[in-house]
Order: sequence, then structure tokens, then C-alpha cells
Amino acid sequence: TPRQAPEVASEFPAGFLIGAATASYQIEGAVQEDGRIPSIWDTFSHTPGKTWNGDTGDIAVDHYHRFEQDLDLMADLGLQAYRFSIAWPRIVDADGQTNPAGIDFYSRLVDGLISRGIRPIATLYHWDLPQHLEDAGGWLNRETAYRFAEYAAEIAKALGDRVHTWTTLNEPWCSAYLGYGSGAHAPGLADGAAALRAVHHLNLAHGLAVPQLRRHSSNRPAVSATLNFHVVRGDDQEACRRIDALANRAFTGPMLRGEYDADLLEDTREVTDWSFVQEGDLELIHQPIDLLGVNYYSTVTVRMWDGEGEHVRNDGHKDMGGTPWPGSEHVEFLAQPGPFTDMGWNIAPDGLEDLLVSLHERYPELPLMITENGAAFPDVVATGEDGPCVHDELRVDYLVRHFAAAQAAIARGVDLRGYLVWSLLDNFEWGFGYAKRFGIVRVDYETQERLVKDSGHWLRQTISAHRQRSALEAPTETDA
Ligand code: GBH
Repeated sequence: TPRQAPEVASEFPAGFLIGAATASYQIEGAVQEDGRIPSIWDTFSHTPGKTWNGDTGDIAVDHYHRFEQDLDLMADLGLQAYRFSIAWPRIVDADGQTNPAGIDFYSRLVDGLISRGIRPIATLYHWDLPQHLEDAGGWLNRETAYRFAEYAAEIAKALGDRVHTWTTLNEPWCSAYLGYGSGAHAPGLADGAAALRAVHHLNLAHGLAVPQLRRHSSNRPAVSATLNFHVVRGDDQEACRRIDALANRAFTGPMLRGEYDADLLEDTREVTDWSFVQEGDLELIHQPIDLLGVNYYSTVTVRMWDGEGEHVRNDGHKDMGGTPWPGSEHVEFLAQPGPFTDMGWNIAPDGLEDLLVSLHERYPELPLMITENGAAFPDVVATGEDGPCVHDELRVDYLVRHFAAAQAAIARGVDLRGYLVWSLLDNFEWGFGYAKRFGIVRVDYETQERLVKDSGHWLRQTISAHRQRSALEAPTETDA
């Protein structure tokens, strides 16, 4: 019995998609099955000291074997859209050959979604780089971007008749700055110059993949990238400008405007000369896209360190020896007002509203979609009248307030097309292993049993109210 959840008046426009998101390595398990080859996350998570408790995605929540049951769960929640990622190491082997068994898994997943009336939103890269490509330099090697474009073409050929919405990269900020700069994510390098080089090759991978997705999809797909924006707070203009440049404009600049901003190049001049940017690259990266995916969790508050006393870096990242802020290491990340999630991230729904409004002001023609938003809390299983339940009221409250912020942004003119909650299921939370739970559905990691939390029941009600309202507003509108 879910506790009575606060109602959200469904004020999203008809056609707005409400759903949930996951990522391959975080949920699938079955890492050695059907021809999947190793990824950098297999290597990293199996390296002692890299993840909490030595946790790995070897089994994760066994979605690879339980996807039919998970599809039924999505249908039960009434999801209108489901964002998942495709594991590159299931699709292409070390010799560049396409693996039919890997394709087949995602083909069955997509068919299962469509038959349940759920729109598939497929991400091509959510951090699981094939290990052999890392051995050849990974995102420090320009060739990886070309391999990515080839993989994108294969995927579009196989699924492009049924998938209408593609995302090239998920959060290249994390891949570059946490993977190669701070060392908190795979492959675990701690080198600022490497991080900036990875930024550029990820941007290039996006730009090369976009035309491949269009060319090989048999429909007219909506092509997007998903970025995690840093919503930067503070009175110190210099500090705010620097972090905005490194974290946000390093991606929006080339992807949406065809340039790296002069201040970004200037701020990082001591770290790298950017000679990895070749003639013509910015034109390649600057592809028209149909949608921008926005992942939002929290804000940061910054100021320049004056060199006195201890340098504060309360940026929510594990200290693994390197910096995710090349060239701006002396920016301080200050403690924020809270309240905080179990990740220690500041809860600030107004940050979401501000972010959506400012993106819309800057790129008025570009539709936006919230491709991730959610929160980790230490859930407790209780015994209700009808059996076990999870009264995750903190997560419900987080979602209610962020949904309201999205509605406020729409009321201010933002062209927002959907809202995908992170995450459908509790899962492998990268460096934090299974210690942090983001699901609206609880997973018992011993039995793999799924249990819808109150937040899942709340989402079901919210979607149902939205469907009813949409039907009244636009009787001919369908989800297809
Ligand atoms: C996403 O990354 C991932 O796409 C997903 O796989 C992951 O499971 C999920 O979020 C939850 O972590 O400085 O206070 O903003 C999250 C990216 C980037 C979000 C930096 C929080 C740091 C804390 N994170 N940010 S704060």
C-alpha cells in the first residue's frame, strides 16, 4: 500500500513524454554472454580500490536475462518512454565485426517496448567503451571517434526502422573529466591535459555519428546528445565563468555553435595547446540536432581561492588523485545550503528551472528533454498490509518539486518535450557500486526481486493524470 503521494497537477502539454531511464552497464549484467567483449568498466571495477566494496556490473540487476519482466514492469507503471543505452561491446567485436547476438538483444527490447506502447529512446554511449579501444588510446585517440561513427551506422541499420529518437553520447563531461582527469571513472587516468583531449574526441565522435544515424535510419529520426550541465551559483564572476566554460560550454560550444570559446582556450593554456583540434573538426562537430538531452541533479557554488587557508573542493566527486577541473584547480567548490541526497548533492529544483530557461534563451530553436533527473536515498523496506513496500517520501518529494520546476519552465516558454526519471531500477552506481539507490523500483540484490517504491506509484499516477489530460486536450494525439 503506497502512502498517499502528493498530487502533481499534470500541466505538461499533450505529446509530452514521461518515462524513466537506465544505462547498459548499470543494469544488464551478463558481461560475458552472447559475444560481449570486455569494456573499460569491467576492467576498472575489477581493479581493487576503484569502486565501493569492489562492486562490479558482472551481474548488476540481471536485466539482460530479465528484460521481459522489466518491460512488463514499465507497462505496469504506464511509462510513455524508456531511455536505455546500448552496450557498444555487445555490438562490435575487437576485429570490427558486428555481433548479431548483441543486435538481437536490443532488437527484442525495442520490439517489446513498441508492443507495449512505450517509445524507445536509445543512447549509443553511456560510458562502456570496448577495452581494446582503450588499449589503443581510448578517447585520447582520434580513431576512437571514427570507430564510434561506424558503430552508430551499424546500430541505425539494425534498429533505425523502429527507434525514432537517438542520443549519441551520455554526459561526455563524465567520460572526459572523471575518466581521464580525476580518475574516479574508467579508465581511471588522472591527467588534466588528457581530459581536455578526451573532451575534443568525444565531441568529434558525436559530430561524426549524427549523420550516420540519419543516413542509416529508415525513418526520420530525432538525433540528440545528452549533457550534464553544471548549474553554477555564486557571486564570484570569474569562478562562475571558468566552471561554466569547462563544464558546459566545452560541449555546447562545438556541438551547438561550432566553436570552442576563447575564454576556455585561455583558461586551459597552461594545460594544453589544443593542437588535437584539427582543421575542419569544428564543422564536423557542429551538426544540426533535433533535441538536446538535459541531465540535472544539483547545483554547485563556486568562488576563486585566495590562496589563504585550506582549499575547499566540495564538488561531490571522489578524490582519486586527479582533478576534473584542468586549469581551474584553484576554483573552490563551497558547501551548499542543502538539503542533500544520499550522494551529498544539494537539492535545488530552482536550478532545473533556471537551467531550462537559460538554455532556451540561448538556443530558442532547440527542443529540450530532461533525459535524467532523480535522487539517491537510503530506502527501507517496510511491511504493509499487502506485503513489503518502500515509503521513499524523500524521493517522491524530490520528484514532485523537480516536476513542478519543469512545469514552471514550460510556463516561461521553454520547449520541453519530456521528462525521464533516473532511474527505473536500483542499479550499479559507478564508483559507488550498489551503495546508492536511485530506483523508483527497488531491487533486492540477493534475489533480484523488483518492488515498486512509493515514487514508482507516484510516477504511475502522474503519467495517468497526464494521459487523461492529454486525451481531453487533443483527442487525436497518439504516443506513436
Ligand atoms: C548520471 O551522472 C549518469 O548518467 C548516471 O549513469 C548515474 O547513475 C546518475 O547520473 C547518478 O549519478 O557537483 O553537486 O552537481 C551524474 C553526473 C555529475 C551528477 C556531477 C552530479 C556532481 C555533484 N553527476 N554532479 S554536484
